[in-house]
Amino acid sequence: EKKQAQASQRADLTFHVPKSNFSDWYEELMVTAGIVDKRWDIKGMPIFCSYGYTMHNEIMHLFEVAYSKIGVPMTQFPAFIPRSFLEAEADHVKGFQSECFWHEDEMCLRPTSETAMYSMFAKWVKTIEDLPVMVQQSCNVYRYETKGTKPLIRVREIPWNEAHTAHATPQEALDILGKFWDIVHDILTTKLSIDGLRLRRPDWDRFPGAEFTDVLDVVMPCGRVLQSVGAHYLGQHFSKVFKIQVDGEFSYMTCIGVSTRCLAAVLSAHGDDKGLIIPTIIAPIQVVIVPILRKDNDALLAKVAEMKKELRAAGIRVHIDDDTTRSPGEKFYYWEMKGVPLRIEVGPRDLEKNECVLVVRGIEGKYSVHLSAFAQECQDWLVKYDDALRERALAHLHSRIVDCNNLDDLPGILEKGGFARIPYWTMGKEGKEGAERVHDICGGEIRGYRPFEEQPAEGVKCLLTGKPAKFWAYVARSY
Ligand code: PR8
Repeated sequence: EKKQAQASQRADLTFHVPKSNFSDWYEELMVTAGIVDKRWDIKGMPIFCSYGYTMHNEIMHLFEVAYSKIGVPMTQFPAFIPRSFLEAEADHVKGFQSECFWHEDEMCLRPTSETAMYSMFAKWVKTIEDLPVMVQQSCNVYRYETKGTKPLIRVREIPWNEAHTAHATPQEALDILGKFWDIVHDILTTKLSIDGLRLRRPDWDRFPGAEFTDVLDVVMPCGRVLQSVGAHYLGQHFSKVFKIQVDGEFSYMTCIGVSTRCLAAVLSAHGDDKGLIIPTIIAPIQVVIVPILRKDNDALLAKVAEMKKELRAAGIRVHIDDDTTRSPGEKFYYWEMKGVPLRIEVGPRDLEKNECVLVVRGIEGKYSVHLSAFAQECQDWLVKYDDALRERALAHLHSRIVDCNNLDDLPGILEKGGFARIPYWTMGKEGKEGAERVHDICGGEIRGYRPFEEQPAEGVKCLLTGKPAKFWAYVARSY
């Protein structure tokens, strides 16, 4: 009976959905690897299990610390917003009306906190010295999503971080957005080894109440893109409505939000057929030591305890798997599935030679390492491992951007996945009709243009209308 119980426990841990079947791979890995537990009876609200939450929390923490350093401290606002606040800004309420969980007492669960925060900013700002106001909060927001929900990617209770700022001049507001984007790049690309395209959304697809919306669209392995960051220049839309002003001059405002989608993008980009691959900085366990147990293990266990201490002293998160009910082979599969960056195998014979074996997740080969050097080797390999992840992810992104000069080619390019770049006449509201035709032709959307890219030269024609093309528009299928 005990054996059977053990066997069924093991069956839970095996994972064999190839990543080429991305949707099934993602859904199953989320559960098998202990990121979420979906057995909760409300749509779009899975339990965020410790292994997953630890990583999400670490990502939020990176943003919290970076924002604090540029003068945006943390705060916490109530989750309920009076109906009158949410309805104050016309576009905002139109955008969020159907996405709110309304409570019968004329309030809703915040779908985002502009209206909550800005009603208070108005009370806080009296003189020019009160500006800028800059705050951030890590909290949950609630959106009544009706499209298919997916763990971390589209949930109805969204753990996220949002930062909001109000300034005396437009330039100051734009400067802070620039700093936010530097932080996004540092965290997502330098630290978490992924990248996407920063796109300025067309006017028909802006955040409700924004003057312009910049996003980071990340290409997922299935070829569809995921909006993983949303940063908005709000201009004076909200300050006029909520009366955030000094001497009759309304403030210039910005906001930025990052959610569990960052973790989704990171895990999706790096993982493989065997399971998760986790960047070092958020890995709950960075090194797992698997002692190859025999009959008499005292010396071996004493040695691995010493090794653990040494790694800990070097600031590395380390775990010893000395479970006697599972074979070394089973443990190797399990920790690979869990995405632990480095594995150290050490048996009695290795001990005799004063060596251990080092295996790097996602990189072929096994390395014999002398015990006197193994902590340093681990540190070095963790850096090389992150670099390898980044190189792979960036190569993937670049291979997924394709120029398209013929409408007939569009469906084929999007079928392969990623972005098709087309010349397009406008990003104003008048361009929406053409965007709908693009959608009919290829099932993709015009996701926007790159604000810092040189736009088409004179003479280049819009692929849809033949009018002069003002923009390189990026078309993709999305989540
Ligand atoms: C704002 N206001 O709200 P945004 N599940 C998971 N992640 C999501 C979901 C969802 N259902 N919906 C959106 N996100 C602004 C900025 C305060 C902060 C993620 O902007 O609507 C997306 O990555 O763009 C999105 O870009 C980000 O939250 C911010 O939301």
